[in-house]
Amino acid sequence: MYQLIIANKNYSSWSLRVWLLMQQIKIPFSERLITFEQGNSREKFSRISPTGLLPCLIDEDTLIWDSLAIVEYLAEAFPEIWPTNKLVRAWARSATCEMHSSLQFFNSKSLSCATQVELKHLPEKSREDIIRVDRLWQEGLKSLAAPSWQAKILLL
Ligand SMILES: N[C@@H](CCC(=O)N[C@@H](CS)C(=O)NCC(=O)O)C(=O)O
Repeated sequence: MYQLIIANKNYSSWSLRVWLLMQQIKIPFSERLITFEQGNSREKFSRISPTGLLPCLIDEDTLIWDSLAIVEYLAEAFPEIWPTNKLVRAWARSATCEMHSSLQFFNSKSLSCATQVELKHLPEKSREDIIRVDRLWQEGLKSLAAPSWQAKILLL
């Protein structure tokens, strides 16, 4: 069985992303939580992760690090992770990679997923990221609800 090693799901959206996917696809796995250390967690996480960052996935004697690498590794065994339609898959991959490589506001370790936080100051870049992710998710949801994904995708 897979073992998913994660940090706190509230403060580590990277951990939450993989955990949510595995729950959603109903992939059997055991979960190992390593809590954040006050100040610097990297030393603690480095005992498992080559980058000192979590999440990591263990599949027997294979260790996979970085959330997107974990998704791609799992997709080899669970092809339903990505849409079968080539166009839809292209959109899904683009959206996923954008979330992964850009949108720093959501990738910051200070982001709390479960708690409502009132920010005193929102930097312009963060504001742009929020507007962008809203647009991206709306597009995805609208397309999912549409009778023909394909037609919608072509219009994007
Ligand atoms: N690109 C990595 C990012 C992982 C990452 O930044 N993990 C954070 C948790 S939110 C971490 O382990 N931080 C430890 C630290 O910075 O001390 C991924 O996709 O897995």
